[in-house]
Amino acid sequence: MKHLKKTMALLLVAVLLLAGCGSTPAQPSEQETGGAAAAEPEKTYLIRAGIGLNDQHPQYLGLEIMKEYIERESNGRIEMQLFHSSQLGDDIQMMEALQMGSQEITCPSSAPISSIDKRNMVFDLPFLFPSEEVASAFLDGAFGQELLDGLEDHGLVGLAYWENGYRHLTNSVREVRTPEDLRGLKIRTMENQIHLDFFRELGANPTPMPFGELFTAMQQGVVDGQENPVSTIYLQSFSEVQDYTTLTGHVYSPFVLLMSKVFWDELPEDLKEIVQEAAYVAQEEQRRISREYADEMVEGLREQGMTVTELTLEELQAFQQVTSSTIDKFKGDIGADYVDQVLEEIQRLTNEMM
Ligand code: TK8
Repeated sequence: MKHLKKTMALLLVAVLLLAGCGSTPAQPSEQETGGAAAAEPEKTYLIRAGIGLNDQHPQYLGLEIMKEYIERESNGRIEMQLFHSSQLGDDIQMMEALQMGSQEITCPSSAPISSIDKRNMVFDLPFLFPSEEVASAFLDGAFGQELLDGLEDHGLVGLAYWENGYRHLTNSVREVRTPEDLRGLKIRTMENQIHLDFFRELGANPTPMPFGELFTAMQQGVVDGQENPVSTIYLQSFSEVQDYTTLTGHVYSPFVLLMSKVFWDELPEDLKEIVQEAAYVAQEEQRRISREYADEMVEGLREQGMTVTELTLEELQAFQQVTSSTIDKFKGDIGADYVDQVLEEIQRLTNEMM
């Protein structure tokens, strides 16, 4: 645990040093400007970026990279302050703060965004993406961009998709290998109809809850389990309150990097470009680190004493079987034609990458 966290910290320093090598052009000296009167001080801007995860997570590293890039490229005209571990509120509260203009950046999973635009629920359909590469190609293509653009009507600017990752199940009661093993377990889910339905179908007892309340709820036995990517399970120290992880990979969750439209509209064009570039620079690094350390984090969970269960193909198919009805059940809610187009696009990308 300490080893991996130290690695992540060193990685952050390395990434920031590398990113900083394109040094800011020196300001002209007094002589060079012939002593011209100091120009009117330029307007400066403050970005308050809040997330629910802690400062060990690749998502926070992504914000650190953005901060370094934006403050350097804007010559200090933008300052970025970072807040982690739900210091500014939970995902839905921080999205509302962006809509009101009292916060500038947040980066929730796509699931709670379905309360703003239902089409985002498509990402919660179980076993939708066959790989992270197909997921990234879909998200970074026309379909992903259209969903980001659709948020502007709701006071949010979608800057980019970062990676939360494939979600896996943890619990404190028993090893889970089959849907029957889930029967009766109280499972925390994100605040999203499909996740609730998915775990009801599996025979569990699902409870929607903001991420910031989850650790205490597990500690106090309010819930028996939850589901999140390995990076979150490991870096949020869930092994202190959970004994079993089952690598179900039942949903691939993107993070959606959001900016307040109120703030975005105030930015001059050159600073808009810098913010957008920073989102993409951080995206690549954040995804890379999230994937590169996944296996090491699984081993880290075992070192922390967790039983980590890898399912056989048959066992995985039992979970897929139970949830196959979820797509038909929610197609109407999301938009049947839209879901069909999404499934076709994912199939096309999958064939392309084979
Ligand atoms: C953190 C959440 C988290 C998500 C969840 O703010 O709620 O379980 O996976 O990453 O967005």
